[in-house]
Amino acid sequence: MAAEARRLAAQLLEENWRGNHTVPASGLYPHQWSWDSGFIAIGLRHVSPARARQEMDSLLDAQWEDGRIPQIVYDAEGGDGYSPGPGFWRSELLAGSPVGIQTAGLVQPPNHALAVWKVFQSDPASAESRQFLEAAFPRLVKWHEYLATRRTHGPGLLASIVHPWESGTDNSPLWDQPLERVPTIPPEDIHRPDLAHAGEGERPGQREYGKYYWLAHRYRDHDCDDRDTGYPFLVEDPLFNALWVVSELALAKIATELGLDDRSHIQRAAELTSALEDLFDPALGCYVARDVLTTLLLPKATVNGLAPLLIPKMARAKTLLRTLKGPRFLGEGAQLVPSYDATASDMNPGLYWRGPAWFNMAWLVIVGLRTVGESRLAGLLSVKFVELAVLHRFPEYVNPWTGRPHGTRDFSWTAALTLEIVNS
Ligand code: 9WN
Repeated sequence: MAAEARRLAAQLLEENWRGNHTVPASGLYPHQWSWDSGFIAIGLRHVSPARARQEMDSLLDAQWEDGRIPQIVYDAEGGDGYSPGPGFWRSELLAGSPVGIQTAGLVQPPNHALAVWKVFQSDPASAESRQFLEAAFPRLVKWHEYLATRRTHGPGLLASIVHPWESGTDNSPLWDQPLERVPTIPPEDIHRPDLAHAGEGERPGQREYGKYYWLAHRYRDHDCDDRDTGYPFLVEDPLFNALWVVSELALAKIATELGLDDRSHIQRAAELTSALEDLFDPALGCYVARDVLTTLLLPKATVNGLAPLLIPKMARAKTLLRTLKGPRFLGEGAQLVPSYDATASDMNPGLYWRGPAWFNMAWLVIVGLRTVGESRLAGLLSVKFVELAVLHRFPEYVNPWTGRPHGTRDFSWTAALTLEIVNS
């Protein structure tokens, strides 16, 4: 099984390779996506450390002057296959955008320093690998500075997202309440090429899309300037911020490897870990999001709220484990971790981020379980992961209970993280 999984996953990553990056899926997502590249590089390093380095380098080449790493780097070959495309963002007209590269203005969760550190570790002795690490380090520092200086809209140190697309968990019920106050754009004004590649019931609805577009227009029309005030959607997400902590710890390791001072990274990781405590919901037993505009917590149990399990020596690890094993997540016989509370009346096991199990989140939970010494459960989930990934041709997501596949197939991070699991 492991050998076959390796062969099929490597083959798919080859098919989705576009010369210096990997597209998430050739039909539905024909460009380079930010956090996808992080997950993809983590798996790709087992097949080709050189390609994994290129994956991260091409993403970092698209960094803006203010330090942001964009959500999407547009691929000239991708054409009109995805909306919003480069013509929507017109990034080339904005000050500080990368020269000769078209990108979105938004960002995605910061898994990049973690990915760069893992890619380096797969080939630590080569000169190319050291050069890669040396070149990536200042860019990653600048990216984290962007989060710390431009995105701390809330009362504390945590970074805020300005759009559900920035969460990577776009349609999560966590965003429902803040989206209530966002106006909408009529469906006839929105192009939906995505619906040609996945069923309507497997993608966000027209109502959500109307709001996503309204928010994207608002951000773009204010030159993607984070000093802009009066923004209707500002949210602190536990997943985004937990990945920031983990990446800050990876930066500390990179600094040490390069003979540099690691203290500022260790300190920021500790401060962010303390700040995350503001997002803990004792009744749900997990972390939740905070609406920065009302300062109220958004009390929904989602897989995002389990992500702090990834932080070493997490004070609440035992509570998170109990929640993970309980009825909201794995308790009722789920094969992989559902994205949303199984006990919630609006949970839907087939609908985009509102119940199904995603492979990147499953992998993060597996790593979190290993971090807290729960290797048995991590092993069981790993077996299921590989089985479902291979059986269904690397689907985007699955029903956590039946394993039924949904969304697109031949999805790159599912294949890449399969490689990471079978090689760990
Ligand atoms: C918007 C590419 C991306 C992932 C996200 C996933 C989905 C896009 C969309 O696909 O989002 O960025 O069109 O729905 O939610 O996590 O990065 O794979």
